[in-house]
Amino acid sequence: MRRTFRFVLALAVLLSFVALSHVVNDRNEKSAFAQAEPTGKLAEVLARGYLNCGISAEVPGFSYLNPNDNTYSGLDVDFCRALTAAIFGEVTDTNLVFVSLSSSERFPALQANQVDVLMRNTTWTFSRDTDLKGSFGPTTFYDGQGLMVPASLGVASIDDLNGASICVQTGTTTELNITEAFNSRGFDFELIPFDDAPSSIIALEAGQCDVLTTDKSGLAGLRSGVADPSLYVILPDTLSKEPLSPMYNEGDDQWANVVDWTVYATFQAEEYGITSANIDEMLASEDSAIQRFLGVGDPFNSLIGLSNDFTVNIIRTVGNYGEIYDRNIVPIGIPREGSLNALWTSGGLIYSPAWR
Ligand SMILES: N[C@@H](CCC(=O)N[C@@H](CS)C(=O)NCC(=O)O)C(=O)O
Repeated sequence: MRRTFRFVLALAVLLSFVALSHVVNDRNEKSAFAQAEPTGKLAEVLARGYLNCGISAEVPGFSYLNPNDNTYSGLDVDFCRALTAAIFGEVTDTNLVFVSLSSSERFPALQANQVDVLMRNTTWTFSRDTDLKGSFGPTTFYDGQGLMVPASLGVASIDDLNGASICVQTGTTTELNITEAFNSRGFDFELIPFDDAPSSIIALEAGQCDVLTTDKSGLAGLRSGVADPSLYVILPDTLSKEPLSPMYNEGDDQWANVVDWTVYATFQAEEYGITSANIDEMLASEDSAIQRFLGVGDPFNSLIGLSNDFTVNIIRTVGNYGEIYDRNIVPIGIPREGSLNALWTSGGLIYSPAWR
């Protein structure tokens, strides 16, 4: 009798352990891939129904409004589109508003929430990250400051520029770097400040300054817009590090994740060889890593607060990073091969953390 009782008791204990471990397992599985609820900025953008994306609209290759057909193009514009597609599933006529901001306007506009994000050739710096209470996403273009001069000046490098007058844009890292570069050489110089890029290139063309200085990508973009680009030379000197990156206000981790992993999705897609052209084929891939990245099967990608197929929506809309680069940066004459903007597997710095 006592033996039977002990046996029944042992069986009951065992069964309740088995039952309990099932409950625990079930919970783990469910909570591991639960759809995160949109909160903060993401909830605000979804409720509003459109993204306010801060750009310049004056820099060919990065963000440019074509006055002839009123269309926007550029690498920064494509990242605005990628983010819109990640959030809303697609880009429509109404769910993305480009907000054009000058260099000096951009930070106050972000702080006042007039834009949800800056995709505006903005350099990630210590003081912007701390003093301005911004946060930066992954660098979308590794740049450096350069100098552009009329070819007729016959100048070979910065060392020939003692006494130069220099066109520069206010509210930029450019102003600070150029002053340091000339001071450290003990050179005389005169800075001629402008509030926007078109005025500064017009001033160079009009001979109001000997040199125009800004990010090398900006110089290439502005030169591509003049009537005869061969009249201007970008000197070989690189005066600074200008990691151009998305910027948003600090303190909203979910929004930071949404912006950051949108950019990483374009890097990861390139690494996996997924393009806007082969995305449907790739959705049928048997490779479990590609399936996870594309949100096939488990709702893994929805951990971020977006739909599980947000990566697919990005790739369908703008393609991978290589496609974005080829479409926007190659035409302004900046080759990718051998540069910091190559994929890490080709010796560059374009690298996504693990999609796992
Ligand atoms: N990357 C630098 C410079 C960015 C910048 O504002 N560059 C100018 C010259 S290319 C520009 O974008 N101008 C466009 C405009 O005024 O709308 C920064 O973050 O300060």
